Amino acid sequence: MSLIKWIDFQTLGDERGSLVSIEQGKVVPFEIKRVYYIYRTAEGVSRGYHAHRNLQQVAICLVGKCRMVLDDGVTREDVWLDCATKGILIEGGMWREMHDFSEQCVLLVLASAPYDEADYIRNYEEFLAITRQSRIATSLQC
Ligand code: T46
Repeated sequence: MSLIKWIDFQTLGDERGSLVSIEQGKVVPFEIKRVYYIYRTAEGVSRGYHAHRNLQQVAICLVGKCRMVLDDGVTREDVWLDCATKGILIEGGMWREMHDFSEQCVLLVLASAPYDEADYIRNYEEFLAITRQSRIATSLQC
């Protein structure tokens, strides 16, 4: 099963241009507690390189493009974010990296919880150990 889970937002466009509305309880599968955006990323810079223990997020590239890598400890996939009407769902326990930001890229992120540094796993070896443990625990339940 692919790690890439898209969420499509309806465009409410008319002759004046386009509009996307994101309402609590519709389309986004969690309560939105925080919104942030990443912009003016310098050329050649990559971001991310961490996982979250519990946080769920939806990332939408409003302008320009960037490449998102998702890794669940077993599989690694990458995808271009380049469409203002499509968001990618990033669930907990997923390592993420962002690369190849275009100059104008604006990446909007909807998050299920306030900022909490304790929810971050910033060391890849620690991330692999945690995901291995959770796979063992899941297989013992079956
Ligand atoms: C993620 C990817 C997609 C805050 O104080 N509050 C916030 O809400 C956020 C998101 C960050 N910060 C601080 C923490 C750092 O000192 O801002 C600084 C930059 O954050 P970070 O290095 O974590 O940024 P990215 O681009 O590597 O990762 C961010 C999010 O942190 C992360 O949750 O999934 O975007």
